[in-house]
Amino acid sequence: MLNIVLFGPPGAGKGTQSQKLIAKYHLVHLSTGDLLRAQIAAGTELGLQAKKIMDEGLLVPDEVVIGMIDNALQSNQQAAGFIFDGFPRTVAQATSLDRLLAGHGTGVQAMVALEVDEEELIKRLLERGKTSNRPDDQDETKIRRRVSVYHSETAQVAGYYATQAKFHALNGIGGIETIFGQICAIIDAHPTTTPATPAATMGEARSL
Ligand code: B4P
Repeated sequence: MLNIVLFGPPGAGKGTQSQKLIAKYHLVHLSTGDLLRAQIAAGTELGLQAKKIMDEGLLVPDEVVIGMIDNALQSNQQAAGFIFDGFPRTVAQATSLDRLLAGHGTGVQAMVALEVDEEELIKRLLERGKTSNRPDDQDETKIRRRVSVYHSETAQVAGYYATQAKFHALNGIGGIETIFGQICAIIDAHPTTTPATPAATMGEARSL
């Protein structure tokens, strides 16, 4: 299996690069942001609670997102691997991901961090906010809070993967194709794992 964590601040290009990676490597895309927005769109109790938190630019509680990832792993046991996009965002989420993947006989091969400075992030997200209908993309104060939460709560996840020699940093400013090629070079340098159980079979690329 091939399991990649795509990491970086809001607006760094995680979602953009994920779409290209699932097409090339036939992986299942697990974006906790997308999973949460699906709950909001469905009007569930979880979605109602998450919306208030996301609109403020804060992190949804660990147990909520870990539960969603657990369910998604259970439902995709035949997958060739996963792109984790926007997850883990805390060290507690990172340790839970290792535990959950170990339960499926696999683990994370590499974490790729896209580095982009704050002014470029603000510019990209305000631009996306013109068409995304995402309240968290339309208010500069909230975008700056998301970047600040990234530095205070999420950036330390990089250290977690660095201690496992899985951390790779890339400049996230530049052409989308150029950055994609650099991510692929990192992924291709990592051997995939064969899970003990269940048997790995090639799954169709799809988003949840
Ligand atoms: P996410 O949905 O993860 O959203 P995001 O951080 O904004 O990143 P995204 O992937 O969408 O943007 P991208 O960089 O691709 O999170 C939203 C909220 O959900 C969080 O604030 C939090 O409340 C909650 N949440 C999600 N996961 C959670 C978790 N694990 N724990 C707790 N809470 C969680 O793209 C941005 C823009 O840049 C795009 O418009 C794109 O076109 C552009 N772009 C990309 N690459 C570019 C490049 N190379 N050059 C120029 N522009 C580029």
